[in-house]
Amino acid sequence: MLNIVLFGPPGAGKGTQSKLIVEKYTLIHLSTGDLLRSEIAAGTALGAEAKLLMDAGRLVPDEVVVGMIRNKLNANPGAGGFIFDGFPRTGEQAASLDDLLNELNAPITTMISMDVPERELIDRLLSRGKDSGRADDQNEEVIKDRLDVYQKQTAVLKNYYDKQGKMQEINGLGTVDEVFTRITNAIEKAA
Ligand code: B4P
Repeated sequence: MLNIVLFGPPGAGKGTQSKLIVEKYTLIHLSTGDLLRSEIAAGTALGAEAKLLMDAGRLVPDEVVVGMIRNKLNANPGAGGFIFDGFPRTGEQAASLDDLLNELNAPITTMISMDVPERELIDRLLSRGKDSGRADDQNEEVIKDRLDVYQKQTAVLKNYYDKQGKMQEINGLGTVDEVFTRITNAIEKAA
């Protein structure tokens, strides 16, 4: 099984690259951001709680996102592998993911961390905000808060995967195709 964590700050290109990776390697794409936005669109209680946090640039509670991932793993027993996009984002989430995948005897193959300078991240998200209408991409202060949350709660996961010998860092600047080539090289090194 090929299990990839695609990692990086908001706006690094995780969602963009995940779409290309699932096509090439026939994986199942699990984006906690997309799953949460589906809950909001469906008008569920979970979605209503998540929207308040997401619009403010804060993280949704670990047990909520871990529960969503657990459901998706259980719903796809014959999968050839998964790409985890925007998950894990905290140490607790990373440990839970390892536990869930150990139960399936299918550990993480590699974690690919996309490195992009902060000004470029802000510009990309503001530009997406104009087209998509996503509330969390409209306001530079909220974007800066999300980047701050990433630095304080999420970036530490690079050490977590580095200690397991699974972390690979790539340059996330350049065209979508250039970045995709770097990612496929990293996947093939690890697979
Ligand atoms: P996400 O949906 O994960 O969104 P994101 O981090 O902003 O990045 P995304 O992956 O969508 O964007 P991409 O970089 O592809 O999270 C949203 C919120 O949900 C979080 O803030 C949090 O509140 C909540 N949440 C999600 N997961 C959670 C978890 N595990 N725990 C707790 N809370 C959670 O692309 C950005 C833009 O850059 C796009 O417009 C794209 O077109 C552009 N772009 C991509 N590649 C480019 C390139 N090479 N050059 C130029 N532009 C590029």
